[in-house]
Amino acid sequence: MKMTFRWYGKNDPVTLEKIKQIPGMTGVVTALYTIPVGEMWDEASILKTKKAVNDAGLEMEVIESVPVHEEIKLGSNKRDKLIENYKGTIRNLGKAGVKVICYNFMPVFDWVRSELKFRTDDGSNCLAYRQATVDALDPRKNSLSLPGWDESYTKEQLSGLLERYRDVSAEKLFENMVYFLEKIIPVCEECDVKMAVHPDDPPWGLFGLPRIICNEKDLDKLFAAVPSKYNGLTFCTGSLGAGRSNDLVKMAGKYASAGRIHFLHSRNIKFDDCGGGCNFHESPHPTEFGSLDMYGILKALYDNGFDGYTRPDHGRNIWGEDGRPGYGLYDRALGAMYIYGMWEAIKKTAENKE
Ligand code: DNO
Repeated sequence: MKMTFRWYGKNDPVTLEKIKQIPGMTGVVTALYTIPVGEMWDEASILKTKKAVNDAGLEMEVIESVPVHEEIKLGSNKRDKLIENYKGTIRNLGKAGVKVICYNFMPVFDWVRSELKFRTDDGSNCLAYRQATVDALDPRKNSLSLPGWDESYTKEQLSGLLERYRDVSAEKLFENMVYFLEKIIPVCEECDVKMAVHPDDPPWGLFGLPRIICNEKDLDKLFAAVPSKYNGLTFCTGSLGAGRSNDLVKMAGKYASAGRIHFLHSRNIKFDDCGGGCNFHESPHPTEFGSLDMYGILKALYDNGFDGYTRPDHGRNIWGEDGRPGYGLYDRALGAMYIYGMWEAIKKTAENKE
């Protein structure tokens, strides 16, 4: 397993130098943040970012994300041109040694939380999700400030976009996803770049929009529709884990043995039984502080041959840090050490039994 860390580029207060000092870090997971969604990433810009990363003694083998333009998700007649650009980006990333692209197919909104600074008992704060708060929000009217939210839309643009999704059912969205993958996967095969879809977070529909990568059934359907192994998954424990009926240990084993997990996001969440609905907050990474069996998941991955990239996902704000929601330094570094240590123990225990 290769340990990596998300890096938001040169304006990220968590610098490459700091990341390099976390034991076991082999590389960063990053993106080109200044290129507008839909445009092709040119070779020179990719190589410039790669050079900065390599100069700090780190690799750049995973990109998160190359965003998929809404016109592709909507399946409009503008999609073919945008898919050609996406293919060009894959080719250029492949030339720069990138091995995995993490992307998502969530309409309009990426990950959604209702609270960015939920205060926990030990005085730290973290991200939380309250269904009732989300249900009370109308993105057409409220000024939203959500962590995965693209702030560049005006209210009018957002309303227009939501209106266009009215005719897009879950089935239609899935067809559009398959259309996209069927066009790009041959390029991935040629360039040896694997696609790793990020599950919907949280894994259920929001604001009346469909979400289609939520559980085992959805994933089976996706892999059956586009069987190439280059069509794979980012196994995000926190996203899939928010779905209480998802059996993560089983899913980790199943998709690792099928060679579908190209990237692992490691984090824990704690279910909150407040006010009904699907509520949770993001907990420290170790098993005992949350609702997910982190040990069981990692063991299932190891036992089923997973040897890909991982990164500690979302951390809390601790020790006075006021970091980017979910992406400060300290708690993610603690998470990395927990995952690193547990992997060593799982591996050595298995080797000693042989
Ligand atoms: C949140 C992230 C997501 C992820 C995208 C992938 O913390 O895991 O924003 O990067 O969904 O496209």
